[in-house]
Amino acid sequence: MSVKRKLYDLAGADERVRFSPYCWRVKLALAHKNLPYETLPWHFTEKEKIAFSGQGKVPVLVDGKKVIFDSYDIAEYLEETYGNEPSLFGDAAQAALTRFVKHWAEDTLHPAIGRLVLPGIFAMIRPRDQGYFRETREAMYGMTIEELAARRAEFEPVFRAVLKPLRRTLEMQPFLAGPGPAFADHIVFGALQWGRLTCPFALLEGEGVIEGWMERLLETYGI
Ligand SMILES: N[C@@H](CCC(=O)N[C@@H](CS)C(=O)NCC(=O)O)C(=O)O
Repeated sequence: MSVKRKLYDLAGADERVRFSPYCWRVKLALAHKNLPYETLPWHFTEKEKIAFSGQGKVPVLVDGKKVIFDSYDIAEYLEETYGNEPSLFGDAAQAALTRFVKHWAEDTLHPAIGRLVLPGIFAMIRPRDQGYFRETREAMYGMTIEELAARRAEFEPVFRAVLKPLRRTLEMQPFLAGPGPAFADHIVFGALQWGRLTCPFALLEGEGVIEGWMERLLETYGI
């Protein structure tokens, strides 16, 4: 039986490597909702492949006739459409806090990880995507990829400091959402999984509490 639900998922030159933080969020959200899906590998410059969605970034979810992009919008769509499955957002208070987690992840955690992993990502994407990646990411980070690589020792302690509230929270509870995981966990997991999969060095060395939580999430969803 063919699966009607398809997710366009960012891939490296080796298409088994799927490293997008936003796509990881959605993969965990789909698993949380017990929804089977298949992924379609997508590369940075394949804009025409997702033009039907009206924009040029992944994740793009095709759910039957419905096309949705933007990871947060996808999670809200899943919550609304599959209301009988476990909730991604919990009650109104938890949903409001999830929005804070999204903004913390995107505005603080992602840049701290990005500075460390960009050179690794550049090396693992298809050569034909490298020019586009270099141009867009160097503009985004205000530095060349080579400069980012050379300044790694300076950026690592910043990343560790950013992890502190996460580490302290997970020392006290199994998941960010409490006793069980929810979309807040998926958001932060996505960022760290992006880092783990693209970093040529041990990004989370010594972060046993955080790594334990990541393994717990993957085990929960059988991934
Ligand atoms: N706000 C979007 C961001 C999606 C996004 O930035 N995706 C990246 C991959 S991690 C992308 O497709 N980039 C394509 C590009 O930079 O051209 C979401 O939450 O889904």
